[in-house]
Amino acid sequence: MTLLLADEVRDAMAHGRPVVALESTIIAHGLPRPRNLEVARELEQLVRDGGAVPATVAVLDGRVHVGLDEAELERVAGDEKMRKLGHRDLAPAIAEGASGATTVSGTGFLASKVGIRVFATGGLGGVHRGWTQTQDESADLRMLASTRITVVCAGAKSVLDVPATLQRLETLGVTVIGYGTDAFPGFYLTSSGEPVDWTAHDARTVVGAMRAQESLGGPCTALVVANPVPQEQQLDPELHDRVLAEALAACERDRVTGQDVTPYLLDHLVRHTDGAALEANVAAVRGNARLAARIAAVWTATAH
Ligand code: PSU
Ligand code: MN
Repeated sequence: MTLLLADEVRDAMAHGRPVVALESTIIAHGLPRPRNLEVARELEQLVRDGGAVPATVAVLDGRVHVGLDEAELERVAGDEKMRKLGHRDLAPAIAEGASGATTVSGTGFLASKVGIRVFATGGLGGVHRGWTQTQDESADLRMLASTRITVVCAGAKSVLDVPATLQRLETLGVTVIGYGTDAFPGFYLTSSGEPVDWTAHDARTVVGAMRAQESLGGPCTALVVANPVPQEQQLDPELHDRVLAEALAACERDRVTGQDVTPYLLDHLVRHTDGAALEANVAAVRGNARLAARIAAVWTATAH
């Protein structure tokens, strides 16, 4: 297997400087072209502005990349044939020389493998509505249950069954901390209406929990930092609920299953809200990239 660590990322890691992993599925399958490339670049810049080195993860021609150059980022954003790679897809993709964007499960696994401790995304995958019939539960949850990484996200995607997702996170032993909130964020919405048990008000407290996880030992579980989209930038909740109901119905009608469900629902929301869902999604990821950089900076500054 070829694992290509970008020079800049390797350098930062070697010198104990902050690094933030970014996923690529949100770029290739979660946001419409050509805006997706703009957002990919912007997220990397936000991480840099926060004093950390961005490491966007993807698989290109069967080679694992941790940290992409401009041409590689353009390829991930522009190539319509990019596959969607969860953790379980990495092995066949490598074997076949395939190219694909990595999901939270694929990215978290690879980032942690090279020693990156902080990862920013939009919304986590989780338990889908109708899960009692479909058994559709994102592989993101399994990665979170078995990887020592801190994932900064705006909660779980609101297209999911959020209470069931929170319940699974509890069962799997994944620590969830609300950032400046005692409500679990609702991805496009500031709040999902569900409570969280723990709240942190600064990056230092988050890093304190990361250090405590390390000293406690035990199963390698993740730390989810649930960072809400600011209220002024959230999607109008009424519009959200209405369009989401249509999206779920359309998904069932079109018999969309497996990997295609999440991109289908996100795309439906963007197209039927006049782009307002896109703006809320981008606002959420921006905030997560900024916060992840702060956490990574405190993490390295307090290492000894
Ligand atoms: N966050 C976003 N947009 C996305 C995703 C997250 O703002 O598109 C992606 C992540 O890569 C996540 C995936 O891992 O959606 C979940 O897909 P699934 O439900 O098929 O596991
Ligand atoms: Mn799924």
